[in-house]
Amino acid sequence: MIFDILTIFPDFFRSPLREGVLHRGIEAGLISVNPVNLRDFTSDRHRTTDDRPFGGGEGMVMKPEPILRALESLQISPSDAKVILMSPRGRVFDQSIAQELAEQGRLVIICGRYEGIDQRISDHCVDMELSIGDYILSGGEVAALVVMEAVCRLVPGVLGCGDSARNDSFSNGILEHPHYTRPRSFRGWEVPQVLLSGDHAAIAKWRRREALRVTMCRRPDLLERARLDPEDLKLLDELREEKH
Ligand code: JEW
Repeated sequence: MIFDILTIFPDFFRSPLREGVLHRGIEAGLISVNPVNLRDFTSDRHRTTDDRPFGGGEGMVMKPEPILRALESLQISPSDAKVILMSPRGRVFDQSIAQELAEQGRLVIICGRYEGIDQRISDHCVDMELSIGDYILSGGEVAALVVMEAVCRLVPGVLGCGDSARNDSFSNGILEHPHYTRPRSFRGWEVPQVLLSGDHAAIAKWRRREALRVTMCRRPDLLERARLDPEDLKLLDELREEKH
């Protein structure tokens, strides 16, 4: 997977690319990240990437020329890459979009700043606009990192076998059960007895029930879309009984 990141802050990506899953994917030769400095595609002495909005008003808008010239420099045809624009107006990013994007060989991610980019780039050069959620950011860089990390994890071989099973557990659609590690008694706070029992069937059932419990309490919206089997539905009924 190749990620080309169009930004006026290419250095922003330095440390995130030296750690964690992105670093691992790069080291393994499974992904490569190419930060492209939009200022390198300006033609004036001040390397200007923004300008005042037509119609007047507050703030600045990213000029279209440097973005188009940067895109052209990548020499990609529509079949070998998707062009993504990070924007609060985009589809809200989730795991199913991450899966869809992981099937691509190359993603070009445009990061705006200020009030965003000239609409004509979005109209004529962008395949998909993505938002990472309903809060205000100062630009697309942090959002692009979120998308890259989520997609990178899904590229075959980037995660170890154990870790990649975790993808399946989230696509199951519910939150995870609580986790505990040593010591079994910590400042008088005990680990649930069943986890120490060695009874694997009882542990599996407890974990499933606690996963359903935390999802029901905190993210009931997830339960509506989750893939639940008859046993899950029975456990949920029991949990609802407990509540009353
Ligand atoms: C995102 C690119 C470029 C936010 C989320 N937020 C916001 C906002 C901005 C300008 C005008 C109006 C609203 C800031 N901004 C961006 C924000 C992406 C830009 C400027 C963004 N995903 N992506 N949640």
